[in-house]
Amino acid sequence: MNPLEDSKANPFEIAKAAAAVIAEKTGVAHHDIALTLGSGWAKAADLIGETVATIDATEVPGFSAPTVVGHLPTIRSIRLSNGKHALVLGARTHYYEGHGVRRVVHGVRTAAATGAKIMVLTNGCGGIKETWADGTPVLISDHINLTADSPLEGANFVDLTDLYSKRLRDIARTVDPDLDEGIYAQFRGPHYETPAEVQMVKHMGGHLVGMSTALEAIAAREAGMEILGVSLMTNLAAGIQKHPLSHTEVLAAGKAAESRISALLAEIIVKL
Ligand code: 8IG
Repeated sequence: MNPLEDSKANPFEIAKAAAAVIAEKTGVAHHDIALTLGSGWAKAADLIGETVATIDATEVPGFSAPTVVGHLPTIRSIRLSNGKHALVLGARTHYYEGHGVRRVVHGVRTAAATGAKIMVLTNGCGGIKETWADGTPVLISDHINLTADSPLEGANFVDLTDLYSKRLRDIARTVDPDLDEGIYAQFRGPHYETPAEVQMVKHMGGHLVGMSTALEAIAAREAGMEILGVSLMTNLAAGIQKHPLSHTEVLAAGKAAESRISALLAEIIVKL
């Protein structure tokens, strides 16, 4: 059993143990920045710098092999051209897997325990703005958490104003001034939304719909990290797109955009 599923365990202690294993296995005592690479973003790991070490995520306390095709179950330590050390988490656990929110945010807490002060969260998602073409990268400016859950336990009142750092979004736009931004709504999934749910998000002021990121961002903020969120819009959301959504098509759109958006992310990372 994953130690995080023992309700008596302390998730921060497990994150500390995971960070110690990462330090030992990579030989890198301290990481400066961490990235979670969602669907469509995996290639960025090869572009951002020189890989110092690649670890099988299942060897690190609290991590287990993910179930979704297109997500890499590895953790990589990468030296950037600016001398900083980046930790790349290819092993995201999704909320819809049903293992609990502690498992979902373990990567973020582990990243914080390795010393990372900046958390870059990427994902593939659906878009609500009809002007966005499939394959458009979008900076996340804020989120709407529709999971009705939180990674925080007990009376822990964490401020989420400027959760997705304006400073980091501005840095990203120095690389590509045309980068648009939007509000990301996290649904539980794994089903896609109904057209009515997409309209609900539109009326609430949301622009992107997905199944990750918001819970992770909250945990990153709790840990005191600064957050950059970037979505890859692989499809217009249900009902806005005129034909039904297919996971195969969504993956294909991610693949088609992967080289372009990964190169963009690599350029952004060294400036953070
Ligand atoms: I890729 O349209 C991808 N992930 N919830 N809705 C939700 N998640 C997604 C979508 C989408 N596309």
